[in-house]
Amino acid sequence: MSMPLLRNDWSRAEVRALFDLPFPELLHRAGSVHRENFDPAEVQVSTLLSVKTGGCPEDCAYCPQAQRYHTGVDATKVMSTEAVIEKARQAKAAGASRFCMGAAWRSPKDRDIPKVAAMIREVKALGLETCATLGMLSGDQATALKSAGLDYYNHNLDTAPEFYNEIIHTREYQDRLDTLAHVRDVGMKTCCGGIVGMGESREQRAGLLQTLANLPAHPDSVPINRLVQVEGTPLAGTAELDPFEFVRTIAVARLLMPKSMVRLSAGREAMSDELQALCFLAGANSIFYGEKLLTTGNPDTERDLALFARLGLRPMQIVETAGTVHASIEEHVEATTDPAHSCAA
Ligand code: SAM
Ligand code: DTB
Ligand code: SF4
Repeated sequence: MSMPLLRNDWSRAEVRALFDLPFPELLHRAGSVHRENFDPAEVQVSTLLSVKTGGCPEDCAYCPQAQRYHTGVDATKVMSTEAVIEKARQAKAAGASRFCMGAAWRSPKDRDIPKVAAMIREVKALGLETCATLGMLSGDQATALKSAGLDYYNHNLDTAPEFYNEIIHTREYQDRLDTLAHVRDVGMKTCCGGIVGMGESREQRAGLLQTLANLPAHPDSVPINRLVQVEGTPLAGTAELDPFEFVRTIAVARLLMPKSMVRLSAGREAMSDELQALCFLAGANSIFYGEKLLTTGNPDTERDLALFARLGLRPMQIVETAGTVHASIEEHVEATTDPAHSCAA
């Protein structure tokens, strides 16, 4: 069944009915919608850098960077622009096309904005797409970041409205919606998704995706994170989500938001290659690439390049810097296309 129209009036029952489909039928529908809108062999590749780590005043129950939990993450100052640019150069050389800078802030202070703006300008000058995730933004801050050349702003809804109060108490769901509105209003692209595996029900996973799809505009990128359990956070010890349920979440995201990049985000390090391949079949077409997320691990670049080679996947080009970015990662992929190398990986 094809669903060509972009809708933002999904009912909970409709979304729930998609989740409840037999697994092969759900994957078939999601895979069909994926190939109607994208080349299914292309995967968008982003690299993350924590430019200000830890010491965060918020109480997000999943997060190793919240000051109130004892997770062993030390608080740092904001990185220098030079150090950020060096990391961005390395990410570009390794083949990333988008560079996302994260800060463990509730929201940036106005005095932080010029520092972040300088990072954005210089990362953009390298020919990378720019993304930042800095917490809640005012309209003026969104305007300043847009003027510095910021392409994407990441701000997640994290979970369904009715499960939210189990996870975060220091900011409201509406605060998140307000920040997303400021980002859209200045014409920046939105990156907005959530986390699954936090003990929520299938109904609540449907609620997260329903809320994302019913935003005034579908987010351009939709990161689907599988909880990375970190010792010291309240969610450490949560029952693991059934991997097939994770794949269902990806598939329903693809069906509801057919033209968005659906990103297989945190949690990949613990996933088998086979589970990731199922996610790509279900419509995931973006990953975080590089050995670290913000504070936790991600698959080694060699493992990802070998997986790309085994599955015949290619990194998506960005128009402005096509050639350099693509050529760079293709050299890495070619270096791993030897079947002996791939199977050993
Ligand atoms: N402080 C800013 C904020 O909360 O908007 C930006 C950084 S915050 C770490 C970005 C996102 O990372 C969160 O919204 C959450 O979805 C995700 N995240 C954080 N810790 C995680 C974990 N342990 N597992 C999976 N995703 C996580
Ligand atoms: C998103 O949705 N996931 C990324 C990015 N946006 C900023 C962050 C994942 C963080 C995982 C835990 C950590 O490494 O600290
Ligand atoms: Fe702070 Fe962001 Fe972590 Fe919440 S998710 S504790 S706001 S760094």
